[in-house]
Amino acid sequence: MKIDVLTLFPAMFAGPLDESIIKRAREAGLLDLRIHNLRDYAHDRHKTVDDRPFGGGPGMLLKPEPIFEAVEALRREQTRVILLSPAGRPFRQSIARELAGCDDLMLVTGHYEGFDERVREQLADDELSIGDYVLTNGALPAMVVVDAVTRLLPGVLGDDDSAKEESFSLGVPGLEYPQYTRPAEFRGMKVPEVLLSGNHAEIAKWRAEQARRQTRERRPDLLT
Ligand code: JCQ
Repeated sequence: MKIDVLTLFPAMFAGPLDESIIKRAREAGLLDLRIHNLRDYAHDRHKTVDDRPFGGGPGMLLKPEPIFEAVEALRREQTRVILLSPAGRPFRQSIARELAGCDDLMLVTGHYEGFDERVREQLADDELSIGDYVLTNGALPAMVVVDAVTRLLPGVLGDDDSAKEESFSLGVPGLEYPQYTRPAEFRGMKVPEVLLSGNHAEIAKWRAEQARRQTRERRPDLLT
């Protein structure tokens, strides 16, 4: 899969995507990730990427010309162009799964008060939010999407990782059951007896109960 990212802060991408599983995916050629500086597509003397909103109001907007020029220069016919901003539809595992099936993504990160509306109307196929809070720019959201999508690409996860079919996957809605490893007693805190019992039917029952309870207490929204 190829992912192009358009950002005003390309330096933010050095580090998080050069570690661990994403690093391996890139080295193996499973992910071709390219970071582009939006400022390189501004052609006036001052490399202007933002301007004041028509009609007044606070803050600055990203100008349409550099974004249009960059996307048109970088995209292929089939590229899915996605904006990242708090106004997007909520990103979730089902969307990550869907994006993992694309050959080509282009993530356009927002900044300031937002995008000129014509970017949404003409250029973007989708707009995603990673949650209901405001960040300084869309670089971290873009990295979140890259990470969530890349780990789903065929061949990226090792057997141990993919055996961990996460709770937001297929069918079983809700959180995982609590887990313990050795020692069986740590600073006076004991591992629940049933897990040491060797009774696999009882263990499965306990885990199902615990998973339901944790979901009800912490994330009742997942059960509705
Ligand atoms: C993404 N949840 C929060 C900040 C404006 C118009 O684009 C903007 C983008 C950002 C950065 O993204 C977020 C975000 N998902 O803050 C302001």
